[in-house]
Amino acid sequence: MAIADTFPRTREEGPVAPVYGLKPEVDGLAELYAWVDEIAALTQPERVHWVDGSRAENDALLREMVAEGKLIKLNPEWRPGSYLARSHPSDVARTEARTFIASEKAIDAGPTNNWAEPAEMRETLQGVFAGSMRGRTMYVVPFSMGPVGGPLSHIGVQVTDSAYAVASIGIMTRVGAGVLREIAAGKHWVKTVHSVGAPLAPGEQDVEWPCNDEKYIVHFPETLEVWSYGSGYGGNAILAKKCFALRIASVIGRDEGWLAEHMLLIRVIDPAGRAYHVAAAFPSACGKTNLAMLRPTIPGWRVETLGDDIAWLRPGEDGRLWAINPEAGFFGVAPGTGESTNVTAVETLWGNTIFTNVALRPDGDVWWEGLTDEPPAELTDWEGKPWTPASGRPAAHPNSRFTVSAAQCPQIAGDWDAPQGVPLDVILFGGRRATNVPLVVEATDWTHGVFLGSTISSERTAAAEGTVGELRRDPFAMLPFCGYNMADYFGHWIEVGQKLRFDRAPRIYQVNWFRKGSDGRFLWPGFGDNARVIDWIIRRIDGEVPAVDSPIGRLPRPQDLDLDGTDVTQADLDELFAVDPVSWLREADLTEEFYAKFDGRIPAALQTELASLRYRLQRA
Ligand code: GTP
Ligand code: SPV
Ligand code: MN
Repeated sequence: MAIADTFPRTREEGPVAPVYGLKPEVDGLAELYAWVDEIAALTQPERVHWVDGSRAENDALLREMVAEGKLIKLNPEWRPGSYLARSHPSDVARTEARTFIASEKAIDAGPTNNWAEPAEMRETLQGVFAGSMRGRTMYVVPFSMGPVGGPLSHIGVQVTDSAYAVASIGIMTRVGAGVLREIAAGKHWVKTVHSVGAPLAPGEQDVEWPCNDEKYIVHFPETLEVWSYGSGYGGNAILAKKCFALRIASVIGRDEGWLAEHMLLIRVIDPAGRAYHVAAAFPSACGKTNLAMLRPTIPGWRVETLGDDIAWLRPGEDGRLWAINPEAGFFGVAPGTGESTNVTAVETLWGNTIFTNVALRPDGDVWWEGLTDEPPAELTDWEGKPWTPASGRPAAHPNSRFTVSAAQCPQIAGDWDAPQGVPLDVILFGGRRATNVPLVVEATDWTHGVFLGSTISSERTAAAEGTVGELRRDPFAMLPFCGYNMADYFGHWIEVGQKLRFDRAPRIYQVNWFRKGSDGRFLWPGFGDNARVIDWIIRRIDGEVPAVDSPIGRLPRPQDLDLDGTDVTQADLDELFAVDPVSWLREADLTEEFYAKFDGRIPAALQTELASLRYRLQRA
């Protein structure tokens, strides 16, 4: 582990003594104190700990969790400052069926969300949260999404009875006194409440991963609140992430004229040193983290990472669309992350990382499928059971994850946390499609781009409960994350486009790294070679190459895609770009069916796009 050795180690282990942060003495926090008292009265924790975000506090929390058997400290020789958490086998991913939008009117949640009547839901929540923190510590975590005080940033407070969630939020967001000063100064803050739903009776022994079979992930868009009960995992527990930075922020963005998106954010630098900013929306476990950490295989190109999961986009006074990554860390999929696919991620994970549901090596390091080509001879799997390559089951859970600070990424942009963000040149929409969708398609204009975004479908992955591989509509990769009616969301995208200068708006493309040949193999090498697609896109936006019109959008001329050094054959290329009018007409029928769910609320401009698509396909 040469990389680890070049970085300072964490502090030596100290004694295990719980620390309880003091209630901060800042004027102007009366509303926060009152809210914390109210939640404490409801959930009845044994103690309240005000989290200050300090290193000492974090070290103490981690030591406590190790002492309680909730984290396994990894061997510092290999993985300094790093830990393994193993969740309950029933709590391994986001639970979309238990995720609710409790807007006053059902129509404001729309047909793609589970709606709950707010008063009724509040009553239900009062019931399940009553006494839910008994015997536990309630942590109060003030956090900022985006740099503290930044013009595009928003703040919130999470109360939680999960120390694992506190440690994760400490990596994923900016936590600390600066946020309290903003609250005290009167900045609006979002209230988020989290309980694993596992109160402890006096003297009762705690379990490794407390959670509850009954789960509620509830959003109140009118009052900008989140209540999450029963799960300790990922987006269900780190409420700043999907609950706040996407579902609640999408509502704030609708009202304020900006967009909260499930997008990675990168800066691509061409051989001449010109920089371009690219944001890309792909559904969960469809390649955002990998593209965010791209190492181009074409000489002279470089990529700097700005964000890997969420971007907030706001039209600037200059007519461009400006983007920030509101997060401060990566909560990335472990399986498939290896030296041959994403060496940047592997290097990022040298230490100071919390791993969840990966396998443990006998030497105290971690392993997951795809980290190395050869699996170790023996492991302890994610459920704590002995494992060998002959076991016939994955050693790491397919949705096992790493939580690590963005600053540790070796190719992070120097200005990744610049408060004003970066101006976007390109937006990509993509999904996991074995058939039909070409490697890359260019939208003819903004509205056509919005149409492409609205029609994205993708094969389901392990990132959420459901049947893996099943094709589903996932417009803008936001299906599980849009806090309001998606038809209105499409309309909002069109409106935001109208605020941009037409020659300065980002150009929109659809991509698909996952098309398969008739033999079932991926036709495109993916990963570092995805830079070849971006290279073409950039030459397009600079007006250097013409494109070929097709019924579904513009395609590259075969000679314009730089394939030097790949083993992509002409036959593969033909298959990668094949547009079959018959199956595309079927896609159009499915789009019509999908749009019909919205009872006439889909913007007319998108219905027009669908009609013209059919017109072009029928004549192809
Ligand atoms: P979330 O964190 O759930 O939002 O996922 P994500 O969109 O960041 O996906 P991620 O980059 O973690 O990739 C998920 C899986 O897709 C991993 O197993 C990757 O190895 C695989 N993957 C990513 N990029 C490519 C690619 O270009 N080609 C192929 N074939 N697989 C890819
Ligand atoms: C996703 O599912 O898109 C994730 C993981 O990024 S979680 O934070 O759990 O939603
Ligand atoms: Mn995601």
